[in-house]
Amino acid sequence: MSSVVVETAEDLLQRTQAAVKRGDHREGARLAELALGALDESDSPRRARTLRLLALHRMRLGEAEASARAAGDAVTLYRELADPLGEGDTLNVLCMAYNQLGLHREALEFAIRALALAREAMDPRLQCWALLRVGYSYENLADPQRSLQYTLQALQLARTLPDGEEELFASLNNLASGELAAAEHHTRDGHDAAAQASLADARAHVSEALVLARRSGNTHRETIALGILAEAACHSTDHSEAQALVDQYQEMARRHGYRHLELQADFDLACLLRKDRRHALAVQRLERLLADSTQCDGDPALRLRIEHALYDSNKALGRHEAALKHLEVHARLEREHLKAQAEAQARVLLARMEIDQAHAEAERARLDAQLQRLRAQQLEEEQHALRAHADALGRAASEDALTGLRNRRVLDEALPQLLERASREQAPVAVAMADLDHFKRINDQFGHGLGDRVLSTLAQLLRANTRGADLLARVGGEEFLIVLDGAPIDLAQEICERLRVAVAAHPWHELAAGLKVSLSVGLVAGAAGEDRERLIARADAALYEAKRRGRNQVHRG
Ligand code: GH3
Ligand code: MG
Ligand code: MG
Repeated sequence: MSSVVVETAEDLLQRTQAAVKRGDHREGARLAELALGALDESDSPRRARTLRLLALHRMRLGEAEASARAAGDAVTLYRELADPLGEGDTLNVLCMAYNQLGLHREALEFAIRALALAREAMDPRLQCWALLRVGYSYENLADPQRSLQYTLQALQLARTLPDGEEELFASLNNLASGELAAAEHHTRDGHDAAAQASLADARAHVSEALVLARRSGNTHRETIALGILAEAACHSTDHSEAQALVDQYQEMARRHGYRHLELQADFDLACLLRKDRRHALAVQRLERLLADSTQCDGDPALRLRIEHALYDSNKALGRHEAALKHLEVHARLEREHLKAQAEAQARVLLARMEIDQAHAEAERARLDAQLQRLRAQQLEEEQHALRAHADALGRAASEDALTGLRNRRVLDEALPQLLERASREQAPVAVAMADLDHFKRINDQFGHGLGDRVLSTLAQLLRANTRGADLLARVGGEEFLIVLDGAPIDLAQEICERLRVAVAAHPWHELAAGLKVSLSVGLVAGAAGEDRERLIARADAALYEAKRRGRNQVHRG
């Protein structure tokens, strides 16, 4: 990938981010789509950021379904990147998109997850936004008490944040809206005192927000705050203040081109007229507004409220035909809206289910691979153990346990081959039969255990005084056969003599005081074509002769 492409994608990303601040969401969404096209598939950190911004712009544009899709992809990426703050920010956007879709319970879950991530990461800014989103979701779930509780927490946190103006403004605003909703609940339930208290709280919060907005020169925020203040004033019996506030915010909205807020102000003015029972004027204003709002493809929720207000005022004027017409349109629009919303909900939930399923499958595949690795490892370990066991068995079959020398079985197998080869090659071979002298006495005098130690020490002496190629075997209790391959008989005699001396001179007293050990050896040279039994029998006879001649000697037979 060339660096030019990186710069272009990064540049687009920066401009997408800048569009958030300006509130230019149409352009922001366009730039985000371009950035996604320019980004490398493997550039997950930038993809995650771009998708989150795209989701934010789409959500602000009211394009909830597209927002939910982008935010869902961003959440997955952030999770893979182990970036809890990115994930939390995106969950907050996802929460707003789901609220727009009417999926309030799911929206609440996302906000709660964002809150948990924020607390874990100990990030107060993210925590503040998550608290606001939880509060907003509760408001949509018609739980004003809980909504206010969370929003108040957000406000308290916002007051402690450095550079927390945006968070503070949002908290005050949401709190004021929440109090207004609570006031409506109280009025409906006939709790007038509680309603008045909520209204007073709402005014106090939004007034603070207004001061904040004016101080920072943010006209959009100022217009919004004025709108909420006007709404609060509409609830009082004296409508002149409300009228003045609505005029003021409508003027501001017109001046700065906040079309949506301008239309909202028009509707608020019509509501004031209706409260004053000036229904004919209200109908006029509402009909003009209806034409306006349909023309500019305005927000469907406002359209619904206009139709309902028109029905209500026409009915009050006794214009039943017109009232019925608006009621029918209202019913149709509501039906269409609900149907579209239900379809969008189904699509979003299905997509989410598919993502969850894909996650589950990926997780299962990962676990399967891990299991297979473990099985392979286990198998390898088993094979290793089996091999070790087989080796041990093999050694046991060919080795004498006490001395580590070859046993009789190996000798029986190896000796005939060795003799046959020596005969074929006309190479010399000597065989010596060695036997400890008076070993029975040693056992009797020093015990069987010490006898065993004498045997294993003798084995060491045998090994030390012969070559690796020579065959050493324990053929009886304390009898050893030595096959000196390739050794002429004179050399063999020297080796045996050396061995005998080594045994006699060994410091046996270190094993037990007074212990003396000697060895008798019968030595014969292998004759061409001679078989094993005969050769051993001759060596035995030579040994017998060595014993007979007084032991501790080598006799050549
Ligand atoms: P000689 O000089 O005539 O060979 O006398 P000896 O006592 O060595 O006589 P013999 O060969 O008849 O006796 C061998 C003894 O070696 C008999 C037995 O108690 C002992 N023996 C055989 N195998 C073992 C063993 O594995 N450990 C111990 N401690 N003693 C053994
Ligand atoms: Mg003996
Ligand atoms: Mg013996």
